[in-house]
Amino acid sequence: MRNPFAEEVAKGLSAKQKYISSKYFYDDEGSRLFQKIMELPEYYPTRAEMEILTQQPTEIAAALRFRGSFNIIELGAGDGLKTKELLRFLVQQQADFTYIPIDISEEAMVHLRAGLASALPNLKVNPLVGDYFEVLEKPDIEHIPNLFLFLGGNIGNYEKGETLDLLHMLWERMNSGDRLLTGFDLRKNPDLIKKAYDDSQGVTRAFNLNLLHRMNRELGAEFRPETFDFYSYYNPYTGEVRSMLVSKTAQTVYIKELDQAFDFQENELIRTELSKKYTLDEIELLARESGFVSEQHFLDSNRYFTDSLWLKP
Ligand code: AVJ
Repeated sequence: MRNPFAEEVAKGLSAKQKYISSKYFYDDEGSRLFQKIMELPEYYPTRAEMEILTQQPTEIAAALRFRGSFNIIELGAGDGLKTKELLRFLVQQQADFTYIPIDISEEAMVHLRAGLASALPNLKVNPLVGDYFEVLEKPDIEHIPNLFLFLGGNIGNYEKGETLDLLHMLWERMNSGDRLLTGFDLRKNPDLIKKAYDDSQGVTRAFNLNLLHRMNRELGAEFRPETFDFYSYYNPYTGEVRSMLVSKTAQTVYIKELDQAFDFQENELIRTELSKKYTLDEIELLARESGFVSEQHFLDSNRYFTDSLWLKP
């Protein structure tokens, strides 16, 4: 079979409403652009979550109510920069735990391990490389309490049904008494949200257009990125930011890897990303719908973002 990216592109560009999943944003160039997004004045979520994890580790640690040893299992750990603040606090408290970061990028895990070895030499770290659910399939997760971390607001990228599927898969892999701390971006002034996803420097635009460059690089596609626009909008009634690419002209684009040509009408869309904003009530409803008990929300001082703690009963 072809590579999964090629498969998904074939499917997404043949659909009645064209789409490419936002998970394909993150090749090397896309990851670099996302780093730039996180530094933008308009992009508030990273700073908001950083504030939560640096200012409220005492409260978060107390809420875990784990006695004895436990694991902290982080899904999509990446550079682990935000998590480091919580880990630092727990090490200082002499909590007995092992940090198990999971990420699809081996390079990220090598970096994270090295960074933690120098910053927190007493921390026990056991990084795992792979898809979270495949990695969690393996039974070597001990039967001591586990705190699962799903930070950064990545949950916002899933459609409702996919969100429930993901939470269900996690629930199945958790033991009774385990906890899950998830980052949710909250609803707030609509204009603030809109600007965070359509910044004045055009970094988010480049982040979206990188999908076309990536298809050119990896699939031998012949996209001319200058013939596409980036468009995004926030719907404050649903809490959804939706981003897309717009073909400026009628055109046909050949993709060598698929040996297939795709037609675009003038102004035809390619859906790229959903970034859902939540209310606290919606988060609590989502917990109930997926079999968890919502225990506590940890919000930043602006009330922009929450890391919400759920228990598997
Ligand atoms: C990494 C998924 C949390 O949805 O806010 C940033 C990605 N997209 N700007 C988000 C993103 C456009 C980001 N997440």
